[in-house]
Order: sequence, then structure tokens, then C-alpha cells
Amino acid sequence: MALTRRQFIQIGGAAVGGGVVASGLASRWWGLDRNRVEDPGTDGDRVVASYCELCFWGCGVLAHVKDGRVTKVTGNPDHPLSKGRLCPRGAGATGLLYDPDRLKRPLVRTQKRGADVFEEVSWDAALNKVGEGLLELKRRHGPEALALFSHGSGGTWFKHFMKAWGSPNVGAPSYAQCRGPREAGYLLTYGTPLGSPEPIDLAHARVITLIGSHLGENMHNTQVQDLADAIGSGAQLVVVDPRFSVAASKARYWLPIRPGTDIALLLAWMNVLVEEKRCDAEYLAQHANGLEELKAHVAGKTPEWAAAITGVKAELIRDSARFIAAARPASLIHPGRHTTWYGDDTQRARAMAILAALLGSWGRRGGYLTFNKMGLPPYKVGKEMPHGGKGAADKPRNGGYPVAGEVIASGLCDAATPGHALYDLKGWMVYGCNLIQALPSRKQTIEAIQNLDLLVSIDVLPAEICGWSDVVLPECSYLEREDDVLAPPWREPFLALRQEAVPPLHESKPGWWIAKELAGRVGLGDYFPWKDAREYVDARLTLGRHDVAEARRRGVVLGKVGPVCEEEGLAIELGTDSKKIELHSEELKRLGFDPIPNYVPQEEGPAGHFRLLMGRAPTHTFGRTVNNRLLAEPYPENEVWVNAEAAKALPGFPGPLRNGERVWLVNQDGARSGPVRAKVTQRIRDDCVFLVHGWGQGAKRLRYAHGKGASDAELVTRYKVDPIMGGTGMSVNFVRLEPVGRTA
Ligand SMILES: Nc1nc2c(c(=O)[nH]1)N[C@H]1C(S)=C(S)[C@@H](COP(=O)(O)OP(=O)(O)OC[C@H]3O[C@@H](n4cnc5c(=O)[nH]c(N)nc54)[C@H](O)[C@@H]3O)O[C@H]1N2
Ligand SMILES: Nc1nc2c(c(=O)[nH]1)N[C@H]1C(S)=C(S)[C@@H](COP(=O)(O)OP(=O)(O)OC[C@H]3O[C@@H](n4cnc5c(=O)[nH]c(N)nc54)[C@H](O)[C@@H]3O)O[C@H]1N2
Ligand code: SF4
Ligand SMILES: [Mo]
Repeated sequence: MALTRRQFIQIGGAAVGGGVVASGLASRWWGLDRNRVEDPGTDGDRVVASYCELCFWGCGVLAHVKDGRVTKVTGNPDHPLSKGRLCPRGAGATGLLYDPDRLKRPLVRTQKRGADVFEEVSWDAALNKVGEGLLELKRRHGPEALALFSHGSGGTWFKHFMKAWGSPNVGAPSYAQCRGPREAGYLLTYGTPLGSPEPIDLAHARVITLIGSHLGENMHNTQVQDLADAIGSGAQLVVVDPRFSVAASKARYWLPIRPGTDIALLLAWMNVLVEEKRCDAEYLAQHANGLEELKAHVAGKTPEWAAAITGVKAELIRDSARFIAAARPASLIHPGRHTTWYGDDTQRARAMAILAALLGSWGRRGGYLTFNKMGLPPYKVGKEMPHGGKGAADKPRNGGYPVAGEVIASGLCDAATPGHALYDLKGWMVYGCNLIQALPSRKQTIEAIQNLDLLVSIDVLPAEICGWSDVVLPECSYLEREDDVLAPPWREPFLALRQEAVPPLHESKPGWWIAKELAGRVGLGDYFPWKDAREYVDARLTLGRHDVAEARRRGVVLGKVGPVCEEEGLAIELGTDSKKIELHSEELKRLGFDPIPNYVPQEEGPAGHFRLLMGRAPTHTFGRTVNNRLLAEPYPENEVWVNAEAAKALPGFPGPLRNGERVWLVNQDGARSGPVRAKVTQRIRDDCVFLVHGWGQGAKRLRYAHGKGASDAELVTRYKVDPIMGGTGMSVNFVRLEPVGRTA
């Protein structure tokens, strides 16, 4: 579902609250369910404040409970990230809670790995089996042979387990398959990674430049609300995207760039700013190093030079550069988030960071802000954590990825294949990551899995990764559990509580319980002295001198708002060694990389193929929500976007490809996915196609989603590693379309 302009504003703006969206969908969906419940959209008798887990943004929710069931989930008005509204996914949380396909009991594999044949066992039997497996692993290979992949708030209990156990191998695809290059690029330039939620001032920006970032389809709630507010008060958009995204449809300038050429565009924009003296000279003199080198570097990189590379007209490049510069410093170059595209991604992020510096927007209103975190004392464990001897196994033997700021998930995968890493991993615990869809090269992931002695997954749904596991432990959904307090840095620092709205369904259990029980079985019980998560959180709140009852009633504790930018009296301070913005990076130079980004051409695909691009849909969070019947109603499966002109004469097709017709996607290595419906549209260039990530699920037990749509991951047989931080650029695959039959 591509949102219309009106809908886009409605979701982000004031017209429709998340609750309204939810109740409308809910009543229709519940009508389709065999276990009908009456009027699920009603207010509950009880309202429980918590925070959302349908994605990782962490919005505050109010769960309405009636007769023991959650009837609807709305935005908590007191929570700074939701401000009373939810995105459609958050509003659809009951679709996960009441998903008939949820994991209900622990499972133990009975046939060979990957056959996806399991028997249901008791918790005791499952935990004993994992405990024995872990102890055996430790005896044979040492504690570091265990890795944890963890994404989501319940993962904190397993991270704690790993510390007690003594392994540094804790990673997630949300770094090296997502934010990693951006974090490295900003770290190199400003001395600090951006983290999540990003400290950007969308609300006060006058011009917002989106390079790929498809806000409006990417539904990070607060950003979409801020963007809608900014547009409402006259802010203008510049959108660089090979696809006419929802944001592009609202933009003053849309630059339909040739995929993989953004660095050339960014250099040309810098060229215009420098040549036409549109940079913030005073700011740069005070805060930046390397301006002269940068000027020399971009000297020949004119819009005409970039036009030939990017396919964007020189005039459009020049005009948009002037437009962006005119709004400085409240001219926000959005840093993006999913930045693992082409393997040169840290350099692209660097180019964006440098452009932001030329505009003087770091530390300024409408640009990049400095947020604070609300501190909370830790629970007193009373036992020293063991200090492991070895470093993480995520790097290759020859060193490499020197600027990686977090553990590389794909590196942990390599480390399970003998000979690839500093040492071999023999056990994986996987919490809330569907590695089969999230890591590049499924073949390599499965090879690594086949080398393991133990694979345990902790999930709410029978995802593909569960099908490859030895033991599957069913966690309850976020509405049925307590977790640790969430306290990310934000303009208004806050603490948010995760609270149980209804008791766990089936035999599912909360993450804190699973981790504690496992710890007990491997002799680490002393590291988990709390009775339960509630006692743990209350103890922390009490230590922090907070009113526990009030915190539990509101779901949030708000901190003191301090200045966040220069205009509010906060001096600009840089975290780099030089205490300056590194336009020219001495560190990259020392490490043997380009100190200022260079454009290096990407390889082209074979004839008749399109570059495969990927992204998000407003009502889904990758594979997390594809089985959610509530959210499937507005967007039941993904479609492949194909340029309308190209669709007229596709090789192998007897006639023009029709809109809605099903096709197979076959990549350069013969990997295929689908069948998937074609969206034949003017809204994408003719050298690429686009898929929303998350569909094409092979897991049979996801009875709704199984077999629907196509999987981009299945087509990512190749990837290009960013040598600076180890991210895996995945937009380097090419697909051709193959007819399935002539019926739509
Ligand atoms: N609804 C929803 N929202 C989400 C998520 C979700 O699953 N669902 N996931 C969240 C997560 S984890 C993340 S990381 C973010 C991701 O969201 P973003 O960071 O916005 O994702 P991107 O991959 O940057 O953006 C994809 C866009 O980039 C365009 N693109 C592809 N190649 C190129 C190129 O070479 N150059 C340029 N300029 N553009 C290109 C695509 O056409 C598409 O519009 O979204 C978050 N928000
Ligand atoms: N090909 C391709 N690969 C990608 C991307 C892409 O666009 N294309 N996107 C990348 C990005 S941006 C990111 S952030 C990563 C994300 O990759 P992952 O971190 O692997 O995230 P998901 O795919 O959402 O996997 C979530 C798993 O968590 C389970 N789950 C949901 N809720 C809970 C819960 O409360 N508890 C537990 N225990 N489990 C839960 C779901 O059932 C699912 O199996 O993937 C990256 N990989
Ligand atoms: S952005 Fe949406 S899905 Fe993500 S936490 Fe907020 S409401 Fe939930
Ligand atoms: Mo991500």
C-alpha cells in the first residue's frame, strides 16, 4: 500500500490518532477470526502503560484490557516518543498477541537441522537440554564459543547472561546490516555515533534533505510526526531516491538518482557550496579541520561532472544545492538509518556528515542536537562479572573493520565457519533476530548453522530461524511481560516502563524468566538475584529515588529538559581527538582509507537485469509483522515495483507486463524468489526494482504469511563488505523477471 499524500499527513499529523486506526482495523480483523470476541475496539476496564515492541523505536503505549483481553493499544500522551499517537504497526499489536500461529510450547528438534521437525516438550525438559548443551560447549570450547544475537528489549536479560557466562560475542543485524556505516561515518566526522532515536531536529528544520531515507514508509513514529509538523509549518523537502517515495511526492525537489552514485551527488553539492561561498565560513573556521583539503578535493566535482554519473540533471543539482544552503543552519541532512547499501557506505555517510558541517547544522536548531539520557542506578548484583580473556570473534583473522563500533553480526556468522575468524564459534543463542532473512547470503548462514554444536532460539513466532534451531523457547509478546526500563537519550530525557497488560498466553514465558532459569541450570544463578523483572525494575527506580507507584501508573518518568543546541545556550563540543569536525579525516588516512570521500563506480549488472533495492512499508516491520492478520489487512503481501516503460518489453515476456501480474524474480546467481505481484509504475527508475523487506517467508508454521510475496534476502546472494566498519552492502544484486502465467 503506497500511502496517498492525504493519508501520509493524517497518520503523522493530528487528523487520525493511532487508536482510531487500530480500532477500525481491529473490529474488521476480529470479525474474520474464528474465535470471535465482542467489540474488541472498546476502551478497557483497565489501562496498562507500557512501551511498544512492534519495532525498536520504543513508543509509549496504553493497553486497554477488558475481561482479560487486550482490546486496543493507543499512544501514551505522556510519552515523548509517541506523544499520544502510534504508527499503524504499534496500533496493531493485538494482531501479534492473538496470532493463532504463535509459539505455544518449547520445542526440541527431532530430525536433522533444517528439516523443521520438532516435538513439544515441557519447559523443564527444554531448559535442561539447553543447560546441558551450554555446559558441554563450555567444557569443549570455552565460554567464548557461545554467541548471542539479540534485537529487542527482552534481549537485555540474555546480554546479562552473556556477561555472567563470559563471552564478548553479542551482536545484532541492526548494526552491520543496518545503522553501522552511518554510526562510523558520524563517529569519524563528529566524534560520536548517532544511535537510536537519532538526535535530529526535524521539527525545526526549514529544509529537510532525505537521501534514501523514506520517512512516511519508514514509520518511526516521532520522526514522522515531526516531519508532518515541519511540513505543516512550511518546511520543504529535498528527496534523493531512485524511487518516487511517499516523501518524494511531498518534495520541492526530487532527484531520481542512479542507484549507488550518491557520493558523486554529495561531492557536487559541496562543490556548489564551496564555489559559490554558501558554506557557513565562520562556523567552519571555529569548529572544523581540513576545509582547505576539502575545497581542493571538490574543486573539479561540478554538477556537470556529477550529472553524467548520477543521471540527475546538472541544473537540478545546482538549484537544489542552493536551496539546501539557503536554509542553513536549519537545513537538515537526514543521516538515514538503514545504510548498508553498496559497501562504500561509511564514505557516503561521511559525505553526508561533511555536507551537514558545511551548512553549520551540527549543534544548531533544525540540525543535529545533543540529547541527554536519564540515568538510573543498576540493580546491585553483588557478584563481580567475570572478565573474559578473548575479544569478540567477529573480525577476520587479518584484522580489518577498524572503525566498527559494535559487534558485527555477519562476522559472528563467519566465525562459525572454521578458518574465517580469530576463533570458532560453536553455539548461538538467537533472541528476536530472524537471521535467515536478516543476514546476507543465506547459503553462508546455513553453512555456519550446520557447523554449530548448539543453536537455541527465543522467539514469539515460529520464524525461519526457529526451523533451524535445536531448541526453540517461546517468549510471550511484549503485552504479556515486564522488561527492563528503557531510557534512550532524548530532548526530554525519560524512563519508560514495560508492564504486563495480560498474563502470558499458552505456555510462553517472559525473557527475564527464561534467562534466569537458564542461568540457574549452568551455575550462574547468583548473577540473577532478583525475584522477577518487576522487583528488578522497582529496585532500580527506588535506588533512583523515583515514585514507583506513579511511574507504574504513567508508564514514564520525565526528566529535566536542558538546552540541546547552540541557540538554547549549549556550546558546540566535538568528541573527536582534535575537538574539531574532521572534514578531512586524519584517522581514515592513518588507516589507509580515503580521508575525504571519493566516488568509486559500482559494478553494473548483467543485461536484462535490474538492481534490486529494498525498503519498508508503513504497516509492517520486516518479517516481524507479516503474519499479523491485523496489519496484513491493509497490506497483505509485498509487490515488486517495476518501471512502466521497462515493463512494456521485458525479455522472456510474450507481451507487456501487466500491473498486478505475478512474476518470479531470479538473480544473477540463479537464486529465485516469488511469485510476487508486479507493481507497474512510473514511480521508479528503469534500472532498478524495489521490494519491501520481510515477505517470502519459508516458515511453514507462519500459516498466514507462508509463501506470500518475495524475499529480497533470498536474492541477496552477494554482498560487499564495507572495509571501514564491516557493514554488508546488500544492494549489489541484480534480478530479472520471469513470467509465471498470464493470469493475474
Ligand atoms: N514501517 C516501518 N518503518 C520502519 C521499519 C520497518 O520495518 N517498517 N524499520 C525501521 C528500521 S530497522 C530502519 S533501519 C529504517 C529504514 O528506513 P530508512 O533508513 O529510511 O531506509 P533506507 O534503506 O535508507 O531507505 C530505503 C529507500 O532508499 C531508496 N534507495 C535505494 N537505493 C538508493 C540509492 O542508491 N540512493 C538513494 N539516494 N536512495 C536509494 C529506496 O528506494 C527506498 O526509498 O526504518 C525503520 N522504520
Ligand atoms: N535482505 C535484507 N536484509 C536486511 C534488511 C533488509 O531490508 N533486507 N534490513 C536490515 C535491518 S535495517 C535490520 S534492523 C535487520 C533486522 O533484523 P532482525 O534483527 O533479525 O529483525 P527481524 O527480521 O524483525 O526479526 C525479528 C524476529 O524477532 C521475533 N520477535 C518479534 N517480537 C519478539 C519478541 O517480543 N521477543 C522475541 N524473543 N522475539 C520477537 C520475530 O518473530 C522475528 O523472528 O535486518 C537487516 N537485514
Ligand atoms: S514506531 Fe510504531 S511500531 Fe515502532 S515503537 Fe513506535 S508505535 Fe511501535
Ligand atoms: Mo534497521
